[in-house]
Amino acid sequence: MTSSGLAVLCLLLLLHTGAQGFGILPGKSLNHLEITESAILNVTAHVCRALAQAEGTNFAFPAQPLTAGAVAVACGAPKSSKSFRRAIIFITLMNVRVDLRHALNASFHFDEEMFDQGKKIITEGLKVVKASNAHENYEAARQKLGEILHPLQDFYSHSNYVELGNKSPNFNLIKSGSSIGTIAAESRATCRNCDGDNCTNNILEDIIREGILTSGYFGVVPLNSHKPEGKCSHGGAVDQTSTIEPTGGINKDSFDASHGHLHMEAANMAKAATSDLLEDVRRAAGDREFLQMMGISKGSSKALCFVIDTTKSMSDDIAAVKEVANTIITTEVGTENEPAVYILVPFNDPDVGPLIKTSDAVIFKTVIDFLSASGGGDDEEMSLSGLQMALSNAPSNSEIFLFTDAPAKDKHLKSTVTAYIERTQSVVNFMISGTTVVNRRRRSNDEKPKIAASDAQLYRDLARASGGVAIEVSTNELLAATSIITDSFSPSLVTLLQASRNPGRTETFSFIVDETVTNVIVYITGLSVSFTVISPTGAPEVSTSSTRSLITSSQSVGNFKTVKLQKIAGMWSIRMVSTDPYTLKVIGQSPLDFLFDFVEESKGTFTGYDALDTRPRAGVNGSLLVSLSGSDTATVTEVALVESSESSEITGVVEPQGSGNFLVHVDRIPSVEFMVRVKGQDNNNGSRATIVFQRQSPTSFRASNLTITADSQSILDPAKPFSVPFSVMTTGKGGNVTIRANNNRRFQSTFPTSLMLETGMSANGTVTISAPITTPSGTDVTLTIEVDDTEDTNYIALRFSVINSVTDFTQPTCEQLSLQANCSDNCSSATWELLVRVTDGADGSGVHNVSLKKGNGTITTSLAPGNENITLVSYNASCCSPEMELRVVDRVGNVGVCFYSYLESSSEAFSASTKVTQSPLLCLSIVVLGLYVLAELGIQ
Ligand SMILES: *[C@@H]1O[C@H](CO)[C@@H](O)[C@H](O)[C@H]1NC(C)=O
Ligand SMILES: *[C@@H]1O[C@H](CO)[C@@H](O)[C@H](O)[C@H]1NC(C)=O
Ligand SMILES: *[C@@H]1O[C@H](CO)[C@@H](O)[C@H](O)[C@H]1NC(C)=O
Ligand SMILES: *[C@@H]1O[C@H](CO)[C@@H](O)[C@H](O)[C@H]1NC(C)=O
Ligand SMILES: *[C@@H]1O[C@H](CO)[C@@H](O)[C@H](O)[C@H]1NC(C)=O
Ligand SMILES: [Ca+2]
Repeated sequence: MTSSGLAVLCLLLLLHTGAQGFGILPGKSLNHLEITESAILNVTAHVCRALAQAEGTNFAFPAQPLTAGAVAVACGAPKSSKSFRRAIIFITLMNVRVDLRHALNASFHFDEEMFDQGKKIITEGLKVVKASNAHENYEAARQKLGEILHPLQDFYSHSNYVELGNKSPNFNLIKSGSSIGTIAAESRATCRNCDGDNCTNNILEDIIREGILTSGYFGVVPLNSHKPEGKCSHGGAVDQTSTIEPTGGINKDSFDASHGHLHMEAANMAKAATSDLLEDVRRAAGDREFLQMMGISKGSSKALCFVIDTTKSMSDDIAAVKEVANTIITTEVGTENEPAVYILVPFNDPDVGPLIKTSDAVIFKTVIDFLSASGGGDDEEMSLSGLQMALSNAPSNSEIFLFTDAPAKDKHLKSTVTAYIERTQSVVNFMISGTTVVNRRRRSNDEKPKIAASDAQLYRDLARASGGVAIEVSTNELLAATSIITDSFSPSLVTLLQASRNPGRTETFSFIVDETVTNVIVYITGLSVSFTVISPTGAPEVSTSSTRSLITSSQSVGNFKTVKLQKIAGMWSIRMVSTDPYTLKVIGQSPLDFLFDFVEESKGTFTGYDALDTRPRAGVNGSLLVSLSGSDTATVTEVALVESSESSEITGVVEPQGSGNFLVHVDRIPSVEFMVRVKGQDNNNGSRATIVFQRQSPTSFRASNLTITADSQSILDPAKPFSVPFSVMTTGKGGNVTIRANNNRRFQSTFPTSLMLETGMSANGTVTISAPITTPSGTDVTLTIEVDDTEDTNYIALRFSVINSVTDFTQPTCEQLSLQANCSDNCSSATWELLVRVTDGADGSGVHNVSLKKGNGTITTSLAPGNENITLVSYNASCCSPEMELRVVDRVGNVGVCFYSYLESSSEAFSASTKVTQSPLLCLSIVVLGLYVLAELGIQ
């Protein structure tokens, strides 16, 4: 352990001593972050070794201490090192969040003998992790994994499990339905006073001798202490219960803790227990899936995602898309640039989807080949709905290409889509054919009119916000344009510089190309832009120059220009000359990159930094957690928030935390759109020269004067309505604000559409989501709640996992027992009688309700004598009403319909179910059928 490694803990975890869990320490104590990271690195390396052995390839186990970069390389996936790091950081942030959000909830920390409750958090959470992995919802799996590792690790520090002499982890903690041992009775004393500060001997001998489990009480307010007589305390300065007899404590959070002499044993056992739990997750998921959850995949870890307008006028464009998709697939399958997953979202009007997500290039190609254009109706299509579907299903940092020739009909989704872009940091490129800007498209009379410049602006805004480009071309140029940007599709794509100016102006931009960067490309969008590139040696080269030495090649289609630069390391400049709006982006390929989260100092019981699920606060100070990937020796020297459309920037103060993590504080978060730029150096990378590098976030961010908070369960059970209480506040002038709630599964929800805000006061509301009863366990739901006061918008993005306690997905069935009819020609003089048995099957939830849907006789229902699972229905009607239909509903709402008639020789029963299939991963034939049907439905 390096001493800088310890600092992470101080800042990320807790500043007080006596933390709730493995905490900070001056010394060499281990914290949650280090325990979690080292177990993940260990198990991941073992999984890769097992895979290599199975494939008969060599595996060199990396040297200790393991790092994400070294493990990714050993796994044969060097290009996954950034996404692996992102996964580890996310899991640890979710782990640490437990301390910040649930500091005083004893169950989350195995305090106060809450063994059953603590174990339940772990085992229930483990179900969520496994179900999420089964649905390839890896982000949801990581979130829950972080949450449950916290109590798991705390068990070894807060209970007396170590003191009882155990040498290996308690495996039953992660196994539901098994006992973790004998827990001290409520009335049983477990501790005596410590001897001053010396607590080595404070657990009672009979407790140790009989192997009885106990844990410490914890409280921050002495007078309210609820510690029963004779029970142990957690201990430490924050824990006020430790001043009450029996005094002192038993926690092993650090070397300085009450039982600090056992810290290392507890921490090592927590590490082993974390490895065991990860092993359990791996066994359930499969090796490859486990690695994907950790952000590691053989080729690239990126998703390649197409969102395609399939309305009628798009026929030519779809042909181009097919060609591009084919090219990508044929050139990249089997290479390290091969996308980890392919996603397709077709959109029409009003249909959007179905989303197709597959890691099989051949399936994807077949699906794309089946796309055809039809329908559309009016001149606007559901492009933003399609984009939202893609963003909410693609992993973070995906590259999305949206093809359309029409304005968005669903413009109201702009802020929601922007929220998704900020959360996922995915890049969205718009391929727009047929705008008035490049008015070259020939159209027949019945085709849609061209996109107006104002409509294209929405796409340009979203492209800019995500760091993508909005390419406006004629259809015959589409293929060329698309090829240019898909050419650069690479997992090691880094952004060196990005800027946009509206209106345009003459300006010189500079950017650093370091020795690790290859394939430097400049993207420019805009009309009538000219530019001069100046190399590090000072030689200028004009875009129109015919003698090329700096520029290796250049292309221009529609509003889009690209130039490839010579590989010369150093400070480059580019002088842009235009009065028209333009965007400029310089990208390259390099293993060295950064990732970051906005974090906020928690003001709860413990001080620490929590990742934000919202926009940060505008105009006030703020913090970011920046991490480097691709080098274990690189450091951050400067972090700046750069205003997207201006040259001004705010530079932060960088505090190294060790392990490639840096906490950055800025005095003020800009009120206008900004990007994050990181400069750094690497002096110990094996080569002699110091590398000085610069990277920028592709995504633009906004801050807000509105704050929104929400706290709810993270498990959604479709058996009951799911409530998410939220609270909004403004530092601005207040007034009536608009509320929007939006979820990626299109589940029905209710929420207040407006709230009245007074400056400095909070206003509360609740979003209630009703998921269909058939929603499978493992489905993830992303809910965004937006608050909008016309000048300013904020949102909170929450992720829930569905765990369906309903197992009954089939409707009750009917069985005819008897039918007697004495009907003659004169129907009114006779009646017929029917006796039917209704059951919901052995595993069903039971018959809830039987009613007459058709027929004007009378029904009587009764339970079968001695068998409550059988409902007997007798029906008696005039022969003039020859048919009847029964509606049979079970307790969870599955509906069946049974039909009988005395006219039928053999009566026939049919059933209708409420069941809706909604698996995102359909097998090929269904996918193809689905697309076909979709295309068919489009014609209206
Ligand atoms: C604490 O007490 C134990 C026995 O109760 C003793 O062996 C140990 O030396 C003491 N430690 C210190 C630092 O006084
Ligand atoms: C590392 O992981 C392997 C495989 O999961 C496990 O057997 C081993 O105990 C772990 N080592 C540590 C120190 O946790
Ligand atoms: C926040 O409020 C300040 C002062 O009222 C204002 O200048 C700023 O533009 C607002 N920021 C946003 C993002 O609306
Ligand atoms: C707030 O605005 C909504 C619609 O914008 C309106 O229905 C509501 O009456 C307004 N509330 C108040 C208190 O002004
Ligand atoms: C909103 O809820 C918070 C906590 O849930 C509470 O403290 C606050 O008083 C509530 N505000 C209003 C206006 O009801
Ligand atoms: Ca049923």
